[in-house]
Amino acid sequence: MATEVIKLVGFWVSPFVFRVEWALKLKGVAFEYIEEDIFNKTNRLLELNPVHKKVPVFVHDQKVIAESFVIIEYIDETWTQNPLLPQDPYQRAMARFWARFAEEKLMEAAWTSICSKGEQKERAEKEKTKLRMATEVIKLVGFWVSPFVFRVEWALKLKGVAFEYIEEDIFNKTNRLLELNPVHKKVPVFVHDQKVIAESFVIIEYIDETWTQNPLLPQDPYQRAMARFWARFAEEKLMEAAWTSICSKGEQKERAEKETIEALEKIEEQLKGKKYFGGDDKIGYLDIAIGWISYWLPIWGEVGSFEILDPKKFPGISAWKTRFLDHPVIRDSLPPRDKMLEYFHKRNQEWYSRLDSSGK
Ligand SMILES: N[C@@H](CCC(=O)N[C@@H](CS)C(=O)NCC(=O)O)C(=O)O
Repeated sequence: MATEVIKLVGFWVSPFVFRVEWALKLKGVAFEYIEEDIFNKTNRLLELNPVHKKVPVFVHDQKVIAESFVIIEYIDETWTQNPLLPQDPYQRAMARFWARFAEEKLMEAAWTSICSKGEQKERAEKEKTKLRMATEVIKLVGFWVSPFVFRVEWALKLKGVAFEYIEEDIFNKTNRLLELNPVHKKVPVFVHDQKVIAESFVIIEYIDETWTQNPLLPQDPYQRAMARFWARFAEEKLMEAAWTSICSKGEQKERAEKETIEALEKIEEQLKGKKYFGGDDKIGYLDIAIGWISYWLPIWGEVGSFEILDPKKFPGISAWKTRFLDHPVIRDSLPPRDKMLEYFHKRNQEWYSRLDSSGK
C-alpha cells in the first residue's frame, strides 16, 4: 500500500463521494482526498473524467475510475479484506439491483419532490411513497374472523399501505406465530421490515406514526387520550360483557346483559350527534378500535338470541354503524356473515358445554 497512489477526488457534500470514502475506510485503505469545486471545475476533473465531468473520481496508480458504483466494486475486488458485496451471485445481483433502483427511482423522485412545485411535487411525493412501500416488507398475520386483526387491516387500507396477509390457524398454532408473538401467542402480528409488533392497539398507533398520511389519532393530546380511553373501555367492559351475555345462563347472563347495555349507553353518549367517533369528517382511531360493534356485536346477538343494538335505544350508534359499514374500505374488508354465524354458533356451544360440565 505504501508505494501505491490512491486518490479520491470529491466534493464535500456529495453522497456519491461519501459512499466511496466509506468503502475505502471499511477496507482500511489509506487514500489522499482532493476537494473539487463542482461549480467551477478544474482541468484536473475534466481530464480525469471527460465523459461525465463529475466527482467522485478514483485514482489507483495509473488507473482512473469514475462512477461511484463502479469504483466501489473495483475497491471490493482489489482489496479483498472485509468484503462488501455478498459472495453468492444471486445475492450480489440483488444488491446491485436495489442499489440501482434506489439511485434511479428513489433519488430522482425525492430530489424532484423538493425542487418542484404543485402538481409535479405531488406526483413526486406519491412516487416516493410508492417506491418506499415497494422496498418495504409489510406483513399482517391474522385469523379470518378476528376483530382485532380487522382493525389493523382497516388502518392499513385507510392509509393506503399495501401489505401481505398471512392466515394463521389459531387452533393449531404454527411455529411462525409462536416465534413472532412468544408473549401472547395471538394474532394480529404485524411485521415491518425487521420489526415485529403484537397487540392490535399498539400496532395501529405504530401504523399511524409510521405512515402519517390520513391521520387516525386526533392531533390534540387530550383528544388522543380520550380516544385511547374509550377504545380500552369498549374492549375491557363492553366486549367482555357482550360475549358473556351470549355464552352464559340464568343470573350470570342477566348480569352480563345489563352490563352490556350500560356500556353501550356510555358509548352512545360519546357520539353526541357526531357522524364518527373521531368527529364529523372521517373514520379515525376510535371508529376502528370499536368497529367490531358494527358487525361482530349484532352477529353475537343473533347467536345468543339477544338484540344488543336496539336502534331505538341507541340511535347514534345505529346511524354510525350504517355509515361505518358503508365506507368503501370497511365494506370490502369484512368476513363473510354466514361463515361467521356458523363459527360463533359453534364457539357458543363449546362455551355452554364448558359451563354445563363445570356445573354453573
Ligand atoms: N389484545 C389482543 C387480542 C388478540 C386476540 O385475542 N386474538 C385472538 C384471535 S381473535 C387469538 O389470537 N387467539 C388465540 C389464543 O387465544 O390462543 C389484541 O388486541 O391484539
